[in-house]
Amino acid sequence: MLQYEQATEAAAVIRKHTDRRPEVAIVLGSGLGDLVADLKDAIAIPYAEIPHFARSTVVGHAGRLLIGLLENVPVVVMQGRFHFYEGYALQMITLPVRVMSLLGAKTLIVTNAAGGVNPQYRPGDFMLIRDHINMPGLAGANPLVGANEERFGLRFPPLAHAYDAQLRKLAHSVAQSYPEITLHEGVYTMVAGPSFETSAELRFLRTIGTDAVGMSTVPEVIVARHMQMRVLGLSLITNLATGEETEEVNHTEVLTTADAARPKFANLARGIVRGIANY
Ligand code: 6GU
Repeated sequence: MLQYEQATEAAAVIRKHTDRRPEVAIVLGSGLGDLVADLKDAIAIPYAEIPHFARSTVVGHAGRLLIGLLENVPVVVMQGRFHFYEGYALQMITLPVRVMSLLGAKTLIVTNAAGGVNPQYRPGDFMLIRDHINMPGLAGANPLVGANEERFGLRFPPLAHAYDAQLRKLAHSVAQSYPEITLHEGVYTMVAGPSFETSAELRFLRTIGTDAVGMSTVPEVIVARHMQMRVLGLSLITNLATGEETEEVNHTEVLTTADAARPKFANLARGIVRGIANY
């Protein structure tokens, strides 16, 4: 079945659950799922009940779609996302973004937990994504590979300005009202995972201009831009990843830091959504 038809069917099933038309789509990364507590009048649909959706298999990723109000703005939230390293095709990973766009979302806020490659970054800091490097994509793994669906977008969509400058400005202004939040801006590099990088790979990533490294986000952003959504990307730096660490990184450390940053993340996200509504 064509991805367009899959997305249309999924959207139709979701519309049976609610009349609300979301304006903003939010993808929650590892451990950041608690923003969900701030949603008002939310309905939750497990991915298992949405046709053509994959199931999330990672600890810390719940696997449901929520539609409700955040700061009085209708939002659709992915609590749990799909990763390339789980073995899904990139078209499968990005189907929910297609669906959220069809539901009416014009803006995508995509979040993740990432390693801090920039030596000035500290665990618990945030980084706005200004630009990305798509390591799997440069090697052939791009979600737009295959026949282009004209109803979604262009054959050759540009990505030079994928991360909306106005939204970044908004995020910085929100962060300024929270002294406990450190918000950097930098380049996110996607690696396929699931193994973490070697020290040599991290030094390589640093050399080519990476500030933060992670295993997600880029496929969703490409598909969102294909559909001309405005994109804001936000990384939580959960650990150092400069290539000079003596301790090995592990998934528990990532989740522990994400847990501690939850209130800060919720404040940032709420402020950003409030700002989007006032555009
Ligand atoms: Cl992909 N790599 C490293 N080194 N640390 C991370 C990460 C990746 N994602 C979260 N923390």
